Amino acid sequence: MTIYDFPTGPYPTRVRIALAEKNLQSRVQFVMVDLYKGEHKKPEFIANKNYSGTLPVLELGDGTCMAECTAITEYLDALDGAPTLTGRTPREKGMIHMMSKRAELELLDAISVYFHHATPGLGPDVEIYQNSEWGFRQRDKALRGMHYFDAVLKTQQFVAGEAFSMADITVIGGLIFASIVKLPVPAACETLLAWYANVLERPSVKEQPFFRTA
Ligand code: GTS
Repeated sequence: MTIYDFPTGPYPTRVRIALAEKNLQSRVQFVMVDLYKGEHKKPEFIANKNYSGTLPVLELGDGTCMAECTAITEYLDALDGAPTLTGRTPREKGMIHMMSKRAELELLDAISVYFHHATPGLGPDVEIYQNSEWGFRQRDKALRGMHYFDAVLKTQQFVAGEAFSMADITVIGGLIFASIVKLPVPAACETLLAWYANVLERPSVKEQPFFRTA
């Protein structure tokens, strides 16, 4: 398998954490795509790898290209028939999917919009349209999202229940992006901060290029 990757990016890091949790790293080769050079927006990449022009993309041996971190994580988790990240029972699967989507909507994707619209983002050659008002609204949404996940984690050990899952990985992606854009988690979100300190101790997380270079 090949992964088109930007090693320190919050979204690619989600898939890297999933690979490490599943111990699948040796089955993957990484191909770096330089976001700051806009390589992910080149017509060949859009046509052949990912219509949405984002990373990561997983390419299978038969040439199938799969984008979207959740889809890639679900695929990797199902490979050995022993899912540990996306749930075993219908209830677990549903809750993990919902909480991961919520972590995208309310935190990670919101910070991404802030980065691309209200900061220099990937630079003027890549950021051809910016709407700073929209970006700042999304930043404020992400701050509300941090308070929401803080409240969730007061009632359960992990984001989607009592086990580490894809939903935790998505929130980790959100907090990575928050640190890139220098949006600190409010000190009042003590439970979220404690959960983050705890998940940062997992080898699958702390060995990621983002944490090694941060
Ligand atoms: N919904 C997609 C997913 O979940 O995979 C979003 C992927 C995404 O936005 N990836 C970022 C990207 O390609 C990579 S990174 O910011 O985490 O490094 N951004 C470039 C762009 O132009 O949007």
